[in-house]
Amino acid sequence: MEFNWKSIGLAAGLSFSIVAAGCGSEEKEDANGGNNNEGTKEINYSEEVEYTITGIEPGAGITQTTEKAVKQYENLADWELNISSTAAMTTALGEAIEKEQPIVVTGWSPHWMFAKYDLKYLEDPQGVYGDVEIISTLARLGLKKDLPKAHTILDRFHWKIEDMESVMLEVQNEEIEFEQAAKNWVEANADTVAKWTEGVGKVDGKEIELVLTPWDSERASTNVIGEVLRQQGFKVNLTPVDPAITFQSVATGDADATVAAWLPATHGSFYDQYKEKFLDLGENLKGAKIGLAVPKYMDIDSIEDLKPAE
Ligand code: PBE
Repeated sequence: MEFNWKSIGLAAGLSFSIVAAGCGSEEKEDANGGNNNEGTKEINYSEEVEYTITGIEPGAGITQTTEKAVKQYENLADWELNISSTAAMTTALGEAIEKEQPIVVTGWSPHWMFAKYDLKYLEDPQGVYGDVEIISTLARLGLKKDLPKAHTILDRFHWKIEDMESVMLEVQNEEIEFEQAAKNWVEANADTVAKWTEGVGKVDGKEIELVLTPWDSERASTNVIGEVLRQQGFKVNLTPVDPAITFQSVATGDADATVAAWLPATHGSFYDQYKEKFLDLGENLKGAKIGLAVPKYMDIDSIEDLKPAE
């Protein structure tokens, strides 16, 4: 059973690579002497993925953005976005790559998918997904007055993509909890952390409520800043919620702050909806990105290379 399945996968993968290789050269002429390779390769990809983008959770910012892309790009008009979960998407991606089959996913970085697989973002000439994203810290109005020490630390919190990735990687490689990986990062980066806490006195068990979106990037950042606040004497609660609720709870004051706002594209609509009702403490990380991603063996470069559904 398994053997058969594998050989089917292999055969399909093989014939597919031949098609792709045959279409690799821009100048190549077809049997009739015409330059017809463009059409051949792209019909294959789009048809083979059944005009479907493999997406993630319904509440994700990237899901909204992709729905916008499907509306905005004429060639995607009859495409479908398969909304499920991050785990289902990464499983489908892994399976496609194993068989060298085409797949179009909603991708983002930092995320291990780009380390584990050779992927590329499709160019986005209409700029639906934005260019580079920042991740911003938002605080509820009144936090500065109520918890000035926490406010100062949150305001200073800033790190790099490599830092975030190192926390995510340790969780994956060592199979430890984010809480532990965050502790390790804080210990190993005491100099950086000292800059965030410099001159800020300790507190005695004051409660602070941080909300985060349920993805590894945010588990990493929120656990790190949570650990720093804990070491400062705060009693820290971390609550994972959907992006909409993340913004809403900071706006209503149910949560004190979040370090999980992806801007300007990913969570832009939530930001605009609530922007009078929170304080934007600015970016805590720059260089994040979202978009449609495909394995590098797919010989297309742009969202516009995807073919309209027939
Ligand atoms: N993400 C990761 C989230 C934010 C962090 C890009 C999948 C999203 O809301 O789309």
